[in-house]
Amino acid sequence: MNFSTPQEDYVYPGHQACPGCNAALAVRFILQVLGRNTVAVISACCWTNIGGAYPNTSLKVSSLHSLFAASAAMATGVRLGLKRQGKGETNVLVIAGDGGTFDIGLQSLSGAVERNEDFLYVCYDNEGYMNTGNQRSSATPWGAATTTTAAGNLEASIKKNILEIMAAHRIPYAATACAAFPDDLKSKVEKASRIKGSKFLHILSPCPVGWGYPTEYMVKMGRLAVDSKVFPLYEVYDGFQYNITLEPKGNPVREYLKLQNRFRYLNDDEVEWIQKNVDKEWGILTERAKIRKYIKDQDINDSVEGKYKGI
Ligand SMILES: Cc1ncc(C[n+]2csc(CCOP(=O)(O)OP(=O)(O)O)c2C)c(N)n1
Ligand code: SF4
Repeated sequence: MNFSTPQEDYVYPGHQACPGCNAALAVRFILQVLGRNTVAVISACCWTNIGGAYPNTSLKVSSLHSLFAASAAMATGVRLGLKRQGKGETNVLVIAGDGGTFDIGLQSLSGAVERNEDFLYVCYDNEGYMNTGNQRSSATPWGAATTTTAAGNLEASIKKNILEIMAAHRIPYAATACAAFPDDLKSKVEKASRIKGSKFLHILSPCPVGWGYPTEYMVKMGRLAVDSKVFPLYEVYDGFQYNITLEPKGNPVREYLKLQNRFRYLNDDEVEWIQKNVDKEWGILTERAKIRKYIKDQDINDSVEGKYKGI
């Protein structure tokens, strides 16, 4: 992929993220694309600390801190306020963790995207409630030890598929991304910025603190997640047109798991079970990606007139 954006940063250095934080890097890349004309609504999460409060904020764009459950509702209000002021071109960006998205913010998010509110909702997913000490969320993968799922005391639940939930709302654009693949991430933000209505980005954000790996593996961890098919990179238009944006190398899942302390106690059978699940999910995704061809062949085009600004 050949993609370049202006390199101006809208996140000041010296912010309060831990060293090696992928969530900090992801938002930095996103704002490089969106630019200064952006209002960020920040859910209670690690980014509350990273962004900080005025006058010590690390952000060069306007920002509001939101209640845990209310980010999408607040973004709706911000969009309406901007419209009233004739500032329709300003980007409205939500920054929220997986706890604030998959769990406690889900109802306001569902309501807002069902109304097709015009904002970009970014969920940076570090697979736990990290800001409050690494408790399990519904984004935590099966087998991961957290402070509420001790090693050897596994919960039966598998990770909630938030992208499928968003796609089921038939929103114009939903995609996965990871800061370890900056061009892919930036091109998706750029696409989203040209689409009117609700856009959702699910960004895997490996966290050295909660996952237990050395900070120098920051990028490697994201690359392994994608290349082992644990976290495929793809996009979904209108809820059903799937497009895989990067072909994974197909590394064994074991390579990804073994670098993380949270999976240290898994036995061979459990690792094999995770591998089978990853293969199954990948198979389902690749089948879904074929629907695009079906839609083209059947000449089905149900895009709502005026929904897009220009793709
Ligand atoms: C209603 C409510 N419950 C609990 C909290 C405490 N709290 C603040 S941040 C946070 C964790 C957020 O987790 P997540 O959304 O995954 O973001 P992360 O911290 O991982 O970046 C919690 C539980 C809160 N602010 N409001
Ligand atoms: S706890 Fe994890 S997600 Fe939170 S700031 Fe530190 S590295 Fe980033």
